[in-house]
Amino acid sequence: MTVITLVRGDITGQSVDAIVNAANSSLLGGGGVDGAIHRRGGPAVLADCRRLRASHYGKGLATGKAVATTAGDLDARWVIHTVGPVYSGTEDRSDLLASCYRESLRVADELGARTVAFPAVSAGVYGWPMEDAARVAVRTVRDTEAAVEEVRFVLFDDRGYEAFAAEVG
Ligand code: AR6
Repeated sequence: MTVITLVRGDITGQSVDAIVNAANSSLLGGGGVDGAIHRRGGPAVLADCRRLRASHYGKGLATGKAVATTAGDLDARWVIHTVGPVYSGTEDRSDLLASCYRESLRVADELGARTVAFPAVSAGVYGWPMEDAARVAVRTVRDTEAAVEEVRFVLFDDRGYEAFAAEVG
């Protein structure tokens, strides 16, 4: 059974086997969590991302998918990059957001990761309302069979922490 824990803080400081990155399909970096992971992970993370682009993802990683690289200088062993959907007020994209969590857990299981830290995917630059992002995240992790022992949601601010705490109960 996967235990869910919550931490308020910076995901790049977590001592876990794998850190999930809220990436974009280019895999070549950006702002938010992505920028922080590349800054603290160092050039090895970007080099691995470039290799993946060249070998498997010429057109980029699709929304809802996940792929692992080295974690470079981070404490973690791996970074699992996933691409969240941009929020839409007119189209329900929550299946794609749920897919980010399912696919990341599948990759984590393949790697043999026991502890995995997730940010609130899509709840920053991609505009997803935090309360709904938390609902999808917690429900999906609960509904997914995985060998991962701990899923740690790492929330950057009080609002995020409170939204996830309300879902975890
Ligand atoms: N640790 C934990 N959470 C963080 C951190 C951190 N260091 N930094 C930000 N957050 P975002 P998205 C929170 O924008 O919405 C990038 O440019 C943040 O407050 O990182 O999926 C990518 O390259 C928010 O609650 O991810 C993509 O282009 C949550 O993490 C795009 O942004 C997610 O915010 C992806 O946007």
